[in-house]
Amino acid sequence: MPKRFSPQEYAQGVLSGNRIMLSRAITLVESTLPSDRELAHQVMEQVLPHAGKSVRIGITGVPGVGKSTFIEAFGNYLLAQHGKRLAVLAVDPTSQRTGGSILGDKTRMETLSTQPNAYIRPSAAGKTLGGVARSTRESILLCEAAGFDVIFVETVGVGQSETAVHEMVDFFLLLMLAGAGDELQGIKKGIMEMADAIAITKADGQNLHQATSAQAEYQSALHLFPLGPSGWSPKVTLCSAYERTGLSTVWGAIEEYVALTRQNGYFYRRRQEQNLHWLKQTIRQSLEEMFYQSPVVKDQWPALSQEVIAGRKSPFAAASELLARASGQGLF
Ligand SMILES: Nc1nc2c(ncn2[C@@H]2O[C@H](COP(=O)(O)OP(=O)(O)OP(=O)(O)O)[C@@H](O)[C@H]2O)c(=O)[nH]1
Ligand SMILES: [Mg+2]
Repeated sequence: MPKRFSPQEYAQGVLSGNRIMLSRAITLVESTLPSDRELAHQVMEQVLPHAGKSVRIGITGVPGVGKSTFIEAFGNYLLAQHGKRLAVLAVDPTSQRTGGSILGDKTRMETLSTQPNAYIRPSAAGKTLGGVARSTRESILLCEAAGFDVIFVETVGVGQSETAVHEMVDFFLLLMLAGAGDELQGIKKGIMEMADAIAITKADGQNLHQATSAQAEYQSALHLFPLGPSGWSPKVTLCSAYERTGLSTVWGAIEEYVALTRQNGYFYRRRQEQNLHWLKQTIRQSLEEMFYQSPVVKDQWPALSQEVIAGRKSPFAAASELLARASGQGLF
């Protein structure tokens, strides 16, 4: 087990911008050990007043769309042209299979990973989406407290991880390839609906023509969605990480979004709603864990679930029976 520090040591380390202490604090919030959770809560309590001052950007897209290459180019652009301090986090629950992670391939972020004003942290491995989402959300706050003012949260374009990331960022950027077909890209309508901007990647060389027509198509597709409560109409832009084009347009859209939503109050309202979401989400998860961990449920689950599977007992009756027994044991 890695060395543990006092809550003050973690908090002071993070607040002074010490990267090693930031990494240690993130390792701490990733831990599921009860004693670590308690320590993490104390650390979070101390850093929370210093968090929140960043723009949180979710970045998604199917494997191979060019996320890593884009983050490398866009990140370097933000450091060089806008003097930003950038943290890159990831939500990739699939990485538990390989033990790797989507940010594991630092080869595509070679120059960014050596920049003093950039901090890259791979997704926690070996955990459930719920676990990874919780620790990433806490990591965002830690990075903000450490002085990073732009936070990227990368995720892959499959499964539930998009929804989780959407609930922890201010702006959601969807990367898409021209001409790959929506099915091929695994992009569901729901994901397009979440996007505040779509950037069509690899708009260079022979792809450029196709990318330009895809831009028009996606823009008119997005117009079919009703305007959301943010008052923002999503933009579709072109970019090439190779040629470093379109990066200022993407940043321009993000700045415009932030200005609009700060002005109309949506920016803060959304963050408040997200806080409430994570509160409820955490309670739901904890209740479920407590339920399944309780001796009475562990004891009766095998037989009762078999009854339900075989159709001899209704799932609803079985659920209330088990809930009643568990609460009878003082679980709730
Ligand atoms: N032509 C062109 N190719 C690009 C561009 N950006 C990335 N690529 C290529 O596309 C391939 C995939 O890029 P990655 O950045 O690894 O894509 P990714 O979305 O991170 O992929 P996963 O990590 O597997 O999810 C690589 O071979 C890149 O060299 C670009 O701007 N133009
Ligand atoms: Mg990648």
